[in-house]
Amino acid sequence: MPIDATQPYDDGNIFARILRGELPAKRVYEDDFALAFHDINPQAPTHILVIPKGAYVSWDDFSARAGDAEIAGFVRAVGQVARAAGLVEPGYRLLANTGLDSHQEVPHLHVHIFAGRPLGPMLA
Ligand code: DGP
Repeated sequence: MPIDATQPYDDGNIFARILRGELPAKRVYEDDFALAFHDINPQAPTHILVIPKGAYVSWDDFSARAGDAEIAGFVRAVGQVARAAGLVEPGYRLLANTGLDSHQEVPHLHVHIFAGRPLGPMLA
C-alpha cells in the first residue's frame, strides 16, 4: 500500500527492523549515516536500497528535518555504494519515491540504485 510521505514515523516499519538487525537483509554497505542492502524484489540486475540511519519517513521528511552532517553523510554514502559496486561506468539511476502518487510503500526513506542494464530515458 502506498504511504503518505507526511505521516509520523513508525519505528516498527520493515526497514527500521532491518536497521536494528531484527530482520535479515543482504547488506552491502554500512557507515555512521547509512545502511545499504539488496532489494528483495529487484527491478534491475543491480537493485540496491540505501537508507539513512535516522528516523525519517520520506525524502520530504529527511530534507526538512535532518541535520547538515546527516544529509552530507547520506549523500556521500549513496555515492560510495555505487562506486564500491562498480556502477559509475556504465552508469546507474537513483530514485526516491515520496508519498502517495509515487507509490512509496515503506515508510522509512530509501534511495533505490538501479543498474546493470540500459534503463531507458526514465522510469515512469
Ligand atoms: P518503494 O515503493 O519505493 O517504497 O520501494 C520499496 C522497496 O522495498 C521495494 O522495491 C521492495 C523493497 N522491500 C520491501 N520489503 C523488503 C524487505 O523486507 N527486504 C528488502 N531487502 N527489500 C524490501
